[in-house]
Amino acid sequence: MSYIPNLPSTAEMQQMDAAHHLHPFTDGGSLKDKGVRVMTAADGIFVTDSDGNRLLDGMAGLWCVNVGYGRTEIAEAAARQMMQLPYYNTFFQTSHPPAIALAEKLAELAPGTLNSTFFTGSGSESADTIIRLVRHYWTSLGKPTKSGVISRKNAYHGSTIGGASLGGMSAMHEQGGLPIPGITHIDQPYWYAEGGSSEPDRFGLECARALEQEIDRLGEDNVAAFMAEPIQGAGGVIVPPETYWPEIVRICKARNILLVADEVICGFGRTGNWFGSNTYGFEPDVMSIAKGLSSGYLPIGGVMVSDRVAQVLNEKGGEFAHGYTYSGHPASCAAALENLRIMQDENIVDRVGETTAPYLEKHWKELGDHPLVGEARIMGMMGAIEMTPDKAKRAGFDGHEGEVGLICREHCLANGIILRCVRDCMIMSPPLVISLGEIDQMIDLTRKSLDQTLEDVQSNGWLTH
Ligand code: PXG
Repeated sequence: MSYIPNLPSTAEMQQMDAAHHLHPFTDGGSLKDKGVRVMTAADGIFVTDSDGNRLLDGMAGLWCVNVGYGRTEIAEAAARQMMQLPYYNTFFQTSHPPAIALAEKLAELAPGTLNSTFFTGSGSESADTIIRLVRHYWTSLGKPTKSGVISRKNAYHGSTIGGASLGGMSAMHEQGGLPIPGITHIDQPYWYAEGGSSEPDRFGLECARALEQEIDRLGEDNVAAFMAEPIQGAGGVIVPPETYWPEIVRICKARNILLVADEVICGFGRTGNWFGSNTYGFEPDVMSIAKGLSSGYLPIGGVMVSDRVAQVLNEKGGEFAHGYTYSGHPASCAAALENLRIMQDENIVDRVGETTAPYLEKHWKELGDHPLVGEARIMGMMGAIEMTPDKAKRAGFDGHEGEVGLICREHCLANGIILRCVRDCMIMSPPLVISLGEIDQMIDLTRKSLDQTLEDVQSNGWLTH
């Protein structure tokens, strides 16, 4: 069913799109040749395109539609708010009921003493806010030199200049002379690709200790914060070894730098707990949120801070000269509140942690036995499959890096499932409401796509044995 009256044909829409629409993270030239896939409707964990294909959305949109599609309660909550008060700002000593209620709800849900939220419109805006906020924090404490932010290679924190600088994506840095000064990157805890013959736990410790070395290199008095995703998402669902986070937490405390968790993907149930930091048992000083906060129904993000940070900002910081027109947008806050009500009333996070994630984990890990798969890793409802021509060596497809991922992604789409590829790694992050039967379906479609990819890889002669 289409909600758009007199919908043009797919070919017409593709033509219009190619003529006038510049897309994010897309090679415009090749897209013009191929034509976009036009999504027109969605329900539960399925999306429908303009040709009537129904696809299992193994990516929850872009890691965000946690409660699934078609939740009319969220649409109604936003509509009610738009009729009551469609817009007002939260600057200059004003506020409104949805922003007040959402800030309070977030304080209830977030770990430890993270009780205060600065609202933004997206994860990228949150990243920019964090750079300014942590610097403002240390300046307020009389330590203006503590301004450096340490992040990680292959991290993703957004596409604004601040977000892309904090992120560690070299392809993004190459476009436009990033990162901006004051941001440096340490190695990521990516055991599969970079751990060599080291045991995962040892490798995890080594990666964490790179933070200590970087603090020493820069000088503790010049470092404001370390920022990281509990599990890297866009980088390829990189689940760190168990030893990693405890050591990071120890170093941040010992060296007096703020620990910033980017929970844009990991937050709101993705890892089987409300936040990724709950899963790894630590309390960040600052936390970035977006995506699952509203399940993507309307744009909204935020930066949450601990009581210690809030107290400094409130009592010593004076005016924080920072804010967005849409900080705490009323309709977005109303949608987020309704989304969180659904998650709580329907025990979605508990169900993920206790039932669906363990079930998915068991079957996802079984894909590790597939001849094309070097590792099938998963935490909660996010996972990755590394494809390799040589399991024992965890080798790459020499000379064809990234091609196998694209082949597999196309097979997935043809089979009716959306998975993303990062290099030659397939990644998934389905809506948290996925049922056990739908998990079976997802695993079957993934296995079938891997079989077909293996056939292609074999006929191309890309296997090393
Ligand atoms: N932090 C993290 C951890 C993210 O995953 C952002 C910040 C930025 O959020 P906004 O709302 O500004 O997009 C993200 C976004 C991908 C992909 O290819 C992932 C994201 C965005 C676009 C593509 O997996 N994550």
